[in-house]
Amino acid sequence: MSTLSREEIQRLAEHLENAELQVHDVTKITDDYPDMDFEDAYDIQWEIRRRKEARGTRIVGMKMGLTSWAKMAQMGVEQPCYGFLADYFSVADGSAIDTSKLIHPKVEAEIAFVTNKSLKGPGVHVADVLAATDFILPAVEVIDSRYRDFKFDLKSVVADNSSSSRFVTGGVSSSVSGLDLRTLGVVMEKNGEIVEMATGAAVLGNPAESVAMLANMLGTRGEELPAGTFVMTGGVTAAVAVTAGDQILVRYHGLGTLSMRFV
Ligand code: 0L1
Ligand code: MG
Repeated sequence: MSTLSREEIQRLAEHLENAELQVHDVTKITDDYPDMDFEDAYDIQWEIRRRKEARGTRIVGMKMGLTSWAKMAQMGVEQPCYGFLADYFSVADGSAIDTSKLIHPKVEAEIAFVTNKSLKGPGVHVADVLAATDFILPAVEVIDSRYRDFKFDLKSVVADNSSSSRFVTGGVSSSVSGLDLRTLGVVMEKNGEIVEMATGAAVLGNPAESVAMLANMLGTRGEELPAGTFVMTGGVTAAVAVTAGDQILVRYHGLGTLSMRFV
């Protein structure tokens, strides 16, 4: 049950989207709206999506966030969330990412899925996801919360499109058949030093569980994951802060590497 009026949803969506587009931080919106609920928060996120689509921006995928204990513990929240990916968030493997367009970026190593059948909750489970997976591939998300000093709560994060900002895909794509997603090892290096490592099981026990959870969360709004959707399943590790001059390289067991530099 939502608590905010249509006008408040529109005003908060404009406020948060302006922070993203004009590259400035804001205080968490629950300071001013302590009674807002998760339906309000997702209404704001969907209004930001509508604003972008009305300007001709294409939505090119979805992301799940806060799906690993490492991330939840790092940010002090205990529940995953989702967000959308806009066309201009996509950055080519090996490229330079301009930090002047970002507030305080952090990188997360993730496993991404591309579906070939639609998934609609409730009741979607891991086997449904595997049966609907065309291929998986390495991805790195660059998150950039619009909240000052990353001081937020989950409702504020959801309204802010779950901190979505940029993403890089590449490496080697693979069918899920014969692959143990739980033991898929990931090693992240920053400036040549290993800073994080984990396996796929860090994400809800199995990254396919994250896609199932997304389909089920979307189902509560009557939405589905259409066939052909690119889905990032959430960081397997805690997020690593980056600034201009940093280089990131992520190695995925059997799936190649991804790299980027920040300028
Ligand atoms: O991708 C994510 O894990 C979303 C994180 C949202 C909170 C944050 O900015 O760390
Ligand atoms: Mg992420």
